[in-house]
Amino acid sequence: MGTARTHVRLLAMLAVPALVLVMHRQPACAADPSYSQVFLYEHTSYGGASLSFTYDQDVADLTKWRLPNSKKNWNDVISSLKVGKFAKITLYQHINYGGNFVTITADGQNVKNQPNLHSIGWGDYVSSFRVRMNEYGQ
Ligand SMILES: [Ca+2]
Repeated sequence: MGTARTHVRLLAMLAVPALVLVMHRQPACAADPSYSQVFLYEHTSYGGASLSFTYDQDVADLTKWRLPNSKKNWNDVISSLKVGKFAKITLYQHINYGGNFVTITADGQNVKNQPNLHSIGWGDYVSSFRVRMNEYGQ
């Protein structure tokens, strides 16, 4: 009897932080990022799983970021993104900011939408990135 109750309590303790983590990492696909946010998506046209970051957040190695409910990781997966109006993101080909890179920035007025990174040669390619404030946010 006591064991069952302990079990339930343990499950509740585990479930709450997991839920917070999932919610934080998965903004609604239809939503737009705030002025400081960047949303990254698994598939083109903002489909699949998503990640949310803000100014001065870096990810040096996307192989360490797991996709939800999957053994796959985020390395060479990102296929679309949205950049908040005062934000920019620099994408890198390799982990630890190596190889080719490209910066995608908003114009200070609107969210910058990139529904298909494949169209600019960057789909399923990104292995690390840095998010910064753009020139309009200073
Ligand atoms: Ca890569």
